[in-house]
Amino acid sequence: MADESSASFPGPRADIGVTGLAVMGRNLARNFARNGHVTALYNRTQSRVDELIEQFGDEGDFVPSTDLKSFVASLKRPRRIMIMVKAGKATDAVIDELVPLLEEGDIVIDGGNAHFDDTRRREQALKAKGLHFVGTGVSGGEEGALNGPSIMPGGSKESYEALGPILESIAVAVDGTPCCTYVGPDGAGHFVKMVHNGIEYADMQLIAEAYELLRQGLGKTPAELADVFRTWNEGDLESFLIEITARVLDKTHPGADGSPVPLVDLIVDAAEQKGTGRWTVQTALELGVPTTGIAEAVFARSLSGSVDQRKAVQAAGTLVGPTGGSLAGAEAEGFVDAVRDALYASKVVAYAQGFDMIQAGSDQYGWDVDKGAMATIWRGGCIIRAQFLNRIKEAYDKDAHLASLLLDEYFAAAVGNAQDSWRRVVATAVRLGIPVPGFSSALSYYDGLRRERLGAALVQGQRDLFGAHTYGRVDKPGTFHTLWSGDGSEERQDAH
Ligand code: NBP
Repeated sequence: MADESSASFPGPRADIGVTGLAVMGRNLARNFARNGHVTALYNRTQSRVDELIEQFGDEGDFVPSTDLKSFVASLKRPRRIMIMVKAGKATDAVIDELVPLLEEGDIVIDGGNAHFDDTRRREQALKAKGLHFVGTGVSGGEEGALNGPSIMPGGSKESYEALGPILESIAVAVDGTPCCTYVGPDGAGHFVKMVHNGIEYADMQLIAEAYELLRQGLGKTPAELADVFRTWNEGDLESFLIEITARVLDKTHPGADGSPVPLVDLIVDAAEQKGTGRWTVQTALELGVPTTGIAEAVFARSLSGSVDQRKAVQAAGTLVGPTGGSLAGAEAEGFVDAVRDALYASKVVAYAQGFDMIQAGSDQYGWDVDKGAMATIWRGGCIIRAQFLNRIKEAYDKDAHLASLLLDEYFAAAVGNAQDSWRRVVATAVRLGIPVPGFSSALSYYDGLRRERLGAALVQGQRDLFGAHTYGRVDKPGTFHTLWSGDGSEERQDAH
């Protein structure tokens, strides 16, 4: 093969390749190159490759290609190819083009926001061809991709040996530990990223409820509340989301008459969503895990986005009830601290539920996910990065099989100390007509877990009456049915 083109061909020398060079892929490619990895580049539209080389070519050692074949040929074996294209059909199209060009042992990495079911399917298909497929969560947006994301790779353990060190080198590090670790087989990485995004929804909803309570309940201005959140950011609640909340609340823009108006008052109050929160809730329903915090957050966004319905209700004026109103005197006293406590307790519940969901997914699919390790890699790079995650890591380090995060000594005490405030805040919100679906459902979940007996006994009785669905008894083993339309006697249904 000593023809002219191969004579000038530099040979396979790239450590990793990135295809899909829009905002995320471009920044990840730069991050790889900045960290000393020879980085191959390819994009369906050539101009993205050219622009990257033109603007950032001096940041590291890039190997640009104009076609997929030479891109693949420029990579050292086993080839490590990261796909950063639009999730869904585009990812399948790129995989279909790539696979015939690859050889046994090569590693295809999907860093897009894929659904974990798609990742499981793709992993199976590529494994049958002797290839590794790594679905990986990449958190932190474009900024994180460039300067250090949190990375959640799934796939085979073997692939992580070849890929892990490169990924760890570009991930952000907290206390010297990279925010990247092997998550588990096939779809585990994308599953954990999905739950991460779900928790992010819950956390944001809870912060928004705290804001509403203080704004409506105490009549505080956004600027005053920015100070409150800044103070909270110095304690247990210290996190990226609390930090940016203060920044948003501080921001003003000129209003209609040119005078400064808090930006939050100028923004349309209809929250949008891209879908990972919805995926989390759909999956939680299938797994039977009560992730009420995430579900309430997704539905609260849906309610806010039901603009026509909200307008119709307001125009009709027939749905009566309190609409806020300022607290005064003893009622106002200590309310800011109470809201902080309620926020903290509700947040612990939302995270506990998220980690339960990771456990349920891990059990269902045989992934053996290390929950403490997930808390560790979420401490930096990603949207939910927070001090609090150190506590979660410590809890799972102490007992990897905790039945609930709420049972950890630290969290049990923290939530226990917060509960009077939590109840006060929820009761006040209900009285003032301020919607707090996150706070109140978290409290109901907490109470539901604590109760020795639940109303579910009655539900079982109802199910047996209308559908002969049977019930168990507290006083003896077995499965029973009452002959509701017969003589009212009870029959044992299981074989004994
Ligand atoms: P986009 O999601 O906007 O995708 C654009 C890229 O996909 C371009 O490189 C485009 O090539 C390529 N592409 C498409 Br679209 N269809 C293709 C096809 N059939 N064949 C080959 N290439 C195709 O880019 P992004 O915002 O950088 O996100 C990339 C991935 O990372 C997505 O899955 C996203 O969900 C995920 N993600 C994004 C963020 C974020 O903050 N944006 C954060 C975390 C994860 P072209 O240039 O030829 O059109």
